[in-house]
Amino acid sequence: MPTFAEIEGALERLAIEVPSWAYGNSGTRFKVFAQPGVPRDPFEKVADAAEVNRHTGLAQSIALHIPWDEVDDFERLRKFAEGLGVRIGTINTNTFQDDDYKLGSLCHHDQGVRAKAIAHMRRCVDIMDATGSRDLKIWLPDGTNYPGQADLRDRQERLADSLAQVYARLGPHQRLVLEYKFFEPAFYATDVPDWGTAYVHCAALGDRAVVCLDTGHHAPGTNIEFIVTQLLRLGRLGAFDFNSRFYADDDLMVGAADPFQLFRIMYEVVRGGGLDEGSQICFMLDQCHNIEEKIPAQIRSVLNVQEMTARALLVDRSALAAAELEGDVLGASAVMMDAFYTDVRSDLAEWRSSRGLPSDPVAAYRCSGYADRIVVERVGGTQAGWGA
Ligand code: PSV
Ligand code: MN
Repeated sequence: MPTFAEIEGALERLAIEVPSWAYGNSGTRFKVFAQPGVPRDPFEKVADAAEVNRHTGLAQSIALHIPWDEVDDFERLRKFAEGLGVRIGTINTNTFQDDDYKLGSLCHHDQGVRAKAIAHMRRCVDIMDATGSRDLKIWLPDGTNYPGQADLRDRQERLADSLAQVYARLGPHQRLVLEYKFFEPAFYATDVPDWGTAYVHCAALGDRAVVCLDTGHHAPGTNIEFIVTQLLRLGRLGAFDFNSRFYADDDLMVGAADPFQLFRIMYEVVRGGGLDEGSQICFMLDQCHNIEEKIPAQIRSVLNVQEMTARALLVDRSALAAAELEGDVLGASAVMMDAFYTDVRSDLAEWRSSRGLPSDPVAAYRCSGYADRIVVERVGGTQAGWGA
């Protein structure tokens, strides 16, 4: 097995993007539990994200969701972020919270609704120009609840046409990142239900269209690491939306339900060159913290990804290749499990200390006084929530 020192170079390249919406109030369809100190605007969300980075060194960018994070002056938001040592990352489109989108957005049968959704996405590219963002992320609420409700094939044709109009607006260094989800809010058929459909549309659009894999968007038992392998092989794995998945798309902390799955995913990322110098994959969290404290939960989440990445890097790949080629089933399995069972926490604590970071980021955050300060300072105004 490689030593920890031998994997440090690769580990250094791991960067995790945090979502602005993780810092706002959130909940289930039953109840949103407000927390004290929650941001009132995108500037305060960026400040919270910068705290995650300050304690972990892992989270240099924050994703925005439009219109939740609409501001008058995105250049100012960009500079504010830079002043705190972070930057604005992916711009996420939102065509799921407007009455017009009841029957879909980019796939809608009504030309006016479709044009509205396309215009929203092109406006998001204007925002990217101001924030210096590379990625436009599109997740669609489009789908149908009942067989016969709409023509499945016509919807695919409209989707292809709409996406082409959005793609045409991108600058040369920008990408369209298409996210799939097999159910919800539609339950009979969704228009981008799986990686294959996302891939088909991306391939038709061009090289700068890539797929986003949200770990919560799969049926139980799906072999997600196989999808990672295939998309890397095809050069179309653009981004992850990391979260957990106990039963369905729970948006809980990545690695909570199944750290072994996270290890297997990160192993395939490493195996497929996704952590190599110059890799363009965006490792983003797509999470909400409904009952736990938000900033420490984000810190815990980025550390979970780092821990499983370190273990994935520790896989003895030459021993594994030898065992595979000899048909040594048990030997190959043992190589994987040896790496998975290696406790890397003390090595990572030292790794952090040697870089001037706190060895225990959650404890350091708790001692920093930031949580108390925002509770005192953030009074008045309206707390941000899922939808604002
Ligand atoms: C949809 O479930 C999704 O995963 C998309 O990424 C949305 O943008 C996000 O959740 C909103 O939290
Ligand atoms: Mn997502």
